[in-house]
This record gives sequence, C-alpha cells and structure tokens, in this order.
Amino acid sequence: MNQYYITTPIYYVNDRPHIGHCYTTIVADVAARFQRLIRGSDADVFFLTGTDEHADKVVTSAAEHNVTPQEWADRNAAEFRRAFAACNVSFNDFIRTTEPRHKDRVVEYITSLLKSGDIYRGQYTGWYDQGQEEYVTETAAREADFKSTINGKPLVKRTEDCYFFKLSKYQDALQKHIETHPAFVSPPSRQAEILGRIRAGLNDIPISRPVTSDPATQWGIRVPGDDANRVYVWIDALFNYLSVVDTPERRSLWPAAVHLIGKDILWFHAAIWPALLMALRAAAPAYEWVKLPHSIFGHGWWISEGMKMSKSLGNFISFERLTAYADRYSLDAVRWFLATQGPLSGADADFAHAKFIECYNAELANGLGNCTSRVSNMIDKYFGGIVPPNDHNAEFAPQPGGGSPIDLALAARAAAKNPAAAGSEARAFHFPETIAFHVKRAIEDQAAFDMSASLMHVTEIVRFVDDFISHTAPFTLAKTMNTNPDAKPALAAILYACAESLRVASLLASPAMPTKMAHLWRDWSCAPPPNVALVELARFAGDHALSPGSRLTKGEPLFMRADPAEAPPTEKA
Ligand code: ME8
Repeated sequence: MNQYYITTPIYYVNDRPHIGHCYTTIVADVAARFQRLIRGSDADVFFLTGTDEHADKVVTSAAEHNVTPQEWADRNAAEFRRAFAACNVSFNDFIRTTEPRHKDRVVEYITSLLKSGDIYRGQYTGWYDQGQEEYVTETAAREADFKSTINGKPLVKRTEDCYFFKLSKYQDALQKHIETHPAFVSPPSRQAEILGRIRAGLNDIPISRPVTSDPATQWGIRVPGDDANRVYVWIDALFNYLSVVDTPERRSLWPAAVHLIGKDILWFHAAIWPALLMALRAAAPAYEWVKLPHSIFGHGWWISEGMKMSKSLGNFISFERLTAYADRYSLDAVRWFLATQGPLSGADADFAHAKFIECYNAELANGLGNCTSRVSNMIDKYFGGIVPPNDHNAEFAPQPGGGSPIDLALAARAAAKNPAAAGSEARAFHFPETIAFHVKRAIEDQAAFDMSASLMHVTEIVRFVDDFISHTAPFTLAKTMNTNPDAKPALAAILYACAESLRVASLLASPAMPTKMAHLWRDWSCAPPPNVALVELARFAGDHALSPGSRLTKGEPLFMRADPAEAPPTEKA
C-alpha cells in the first residue's frame, strides 16, 4: 500500500488556537489514525502540522506585548502544541518556519528558482499608504478614493524593486492538471472556482517584500544574495510541506496524499503551490522527485449558533471553550462531533449547543455507549462476565416452523408484532456479511476523505445490533434458561454476535475516539494486536475476534446521557 502523507495548514502564531485550528487538525488526525489502522502499521503514515511564524502581524502583536517576534512566536507555538496535545492529536512532526531545517531549504528552493529564471527581479508598482507603510490593492485604493483609510492622506503611486514568480508560465499546465485529476481540488464543489480563476488568466506574482529600517520589515527569510528583500510569508509557508520531508530518509513520503486546509486559503494551495512545485521540478534534475500532491482538500467554515464567530458577539469558540465541552462530555465526544458534523464537504457547519447535545445523546450516549452497556450487562448477568461460546455461525435466518430457540425467539417477536402474519415478518440477520460490508465501506469512505460517512458505519452497526436485540429479546429468552436446555446456547449465540459486532464498531470508531475505545478494549479484553491490517482485525469471528472464555467486564458506561436543559459549558475565567 502507498505511503500516506497528510498535512494541515501551518497556523499563524499571532493568534491563540480556536475551534477552526483544532477542527482541521483533529480531522487530519482522524484520517491519519484511520490510515494507520487500515495498514496495521504506523510506518507509512506521516502527519504534519506546525506554525507559520514570519508574518508581519507576528511582529505587530509581539510589539504590543513588549517581547521580540521570536519570543512571541515561541510562546504561541507552544500554545498550539499544548492545544493539539490536549486534543490527543498524533502528529509525526511539528514544523515551525523559524527553524533552520525549514529556512535553509527555502533558501535552496529560491536559489534554484532564481537560477532557472522562474523567480526574477522586476519592479512592483502600486498604491502606497505612507502612514501605514503598506501597499493597498487597486480595488481598495479606488474604493477609498485613493486616500488612506487610516489618516485620509492621499495614497502615492510607488514603484520598487521586487522579486516575481512566473505564475503565468504555468497557467496551461495547471489548468490541464486540474482538469485531468478530478481529485486534485476537493471537494468537487471547489473546483469550478479555482478553474474559473485560472482560465481568466494568471499574472506573475510578487514573492518578496522590502527590508527597511522599520523592524516589522526585518522579520523573515532573506532572498538569497539580496539582504534588502525578504521572502513573502506565504511562499515561505507553503514550502513547509516540502522542506520537512526533504531529507534522504523522508523523501519517499512525497508527494503528499492530502493537504487539508480551510476554504480561505484554497487559492494559495490549489494554484500557487502546484505552480511552485512544477517550477522547482523543472529547475534542476535534483528536484525530479518533486511531484504534485494528490489532493488539496478545502473544507468549509465553522460558524457558531447560526452566526459567524466573533469575540464581540460572544459566540466565539476558543480552545478553552472546546476544553470546557471536553471536560463535561469527554474529549472523544468533542472529536466525534467535530469529525462527523463538521464542514468537511464544503457547506458551513454550525457549532450550536443544542446540536452538540442531540448528536452526543443520539450517537454516543444512547447509541454506541448504551448498546455496549446493554450487551456487557447481559454477558455479566447470564455468563458471569465471560465471553460466551461462539458455536453458532452468526447467521440468524429464522426458519418458518423451525424449532431452535433462536428461531423461536425471532418468530415470537414477529408474531408479537403482527399476529396475523406470524413467521413472515421475521427478519434475517447475517452478521459476518453485514459487518464486512460496513468495514469495506468505511475504508472506501476514507479513501474519498469522507470522515462523516466513514464514522457513520459505527452508528449503522450499533443500529443493527440494537435491532437484533429487540428482535430476539435475549432478556425474555434468559427467563426460560432454567426450564429450556436450548435457551442458554441460543443466548450465547445472540450475545456473542452482539459483542463481536460491537468490537468491530469500536475499531472503526477508534480513529475519532481513541481513548474511549481503548477503555472498552481494556474492559472487553480485545485490544487489537499491533501490525495487523484492519480487514483482518475486523473479520467477524476471525483470528482476532472476541475470544470465548476471556473476561468481559462491564466497566463504566462510555458516555453518560447529557441533559439538554443544562446550560452550555463555558470557559473557566
Ligand atoms: O491561513 N472554521 O493560518 P491561520 C474552520 N498561516 N476552520 C477554520 C476556521 C473556521 N471558522 N478558522 C480558521 C493561515 N480555520 C496560514 C496558512 S499554510 C501554508 C499557511 C482553520 O492561522 C482552517 O484550516 O489563519 C484555515 O485554513 C486555517 O485555520 C487558517 O489558519
């Protein structure tokens, strides 16, 4: 199986982590954990996140806090690391763009592109706000009647030396690549927007900023051979995906499988980044390995209680607010909610308290949690907490008039539901086949990067088991155990099928809820062994199935029911 390299954006260190950063990073984590599970190995999966530190706004906020930009970056990069650790994110590497291993590579890349001519020195002309010491776009200048929006003084037309990247040269190649690789810009709804912009024509783009006596302009990587210019932060940042794996040991990880990002930064990733890679590959034989990533996945936006998140509206979901949810409902419940209800497919998603509670109660407390409790309680009560024998083949197809206790249980249920049609309504439950179907589909959904669909197979399995329990009514069957010698083996077959199905559901749930599922595996003595691929692990009653005779402890309920009337958790002061 191919190697799988997944990245998140690298986050600006002027800000503190919030739901958006945690969301992208948790979704990437679920995908990475799923790929490790599918392969039964950590070796070929590489998950990168990190921080983007050379932005001008880092200098500004550092000054506001009376520290140097590097100190400010150190402090906030540590905050991001802390937040991601608290979210149980299993990244393989965390890159900070101020690290020499990154900066040195950027200098090498720019040097090659200068040599090949795809980066060239030219002149940039634009409207300049002298008070703010910054350029204003043509549109913004016109809207402001060519005056500074800050001090009202006229903007001046200014020309200065600058380095450009020949983006225009790659217009046709980019267009062709996107047209012939439908998964390159994902989800598909985002493709038209990018293609439209490319077809409209591409200009070369400035990729440097001047260095002056203003300290704000001194933060960043210098253009090689020219100390009066520094590399524009976006170009520096994009290169992180390559610089981290540009070592002899890691080069085989390239190209990335998925660059997961928010829709805000799609253009940089779906147009400028591939063009830079094409240019680098063409620049020197040493960059022959620099192919294009498989997919740029631009997810939608989290809003909050129906509105754009804003600190002034009081609906901002900070990292601390998420932590308060995790403290009350468990971190894994938060991860589950983000991964299944998030804006992955494109449309924005609402972080509304009522919606969180509804999802939590339906899928976790009353779903997976309740079903595992029911089954382990029955195994505790009827089999002394020991996994019952699995003598039945887990095909529960009632025979009309069949005499086994399972047939009778199924038929009795059907008769109770519709006395006129006794037998005909009885439903068959084919466990091995149904479970294999969900496992296969969950893997396919991962390949399509559909987290929600993939995780919904957990819920589907739980429904299947719940349905089976209500059809076979094992608690009724148990009442006949003293009088009917066939009742106990029937009960064993029913409960084994339920527990074994839930074991498989727990495997599929584990990338989103690693801690809770590890608890279940401990209680049920079924922790998956290392180095076994998911299809093997998940084979119903296969080599890694629940083993009859082993301990299955009731344990604590996985998820306590939430009270919808309780006030939403708030961050601690
Ligand atoms: O753009 N909903 O960094 P950044 C969902 N440094 N996701 C959100 C979100 C929201 N409301 N708000 C933010 C940068 N995000 C650059 C990236 S990459 C080479 C350089 C997430 O700190 C989303 O993933 O502004 C978005 O793309 C990212 O945060 C932007 O983070």
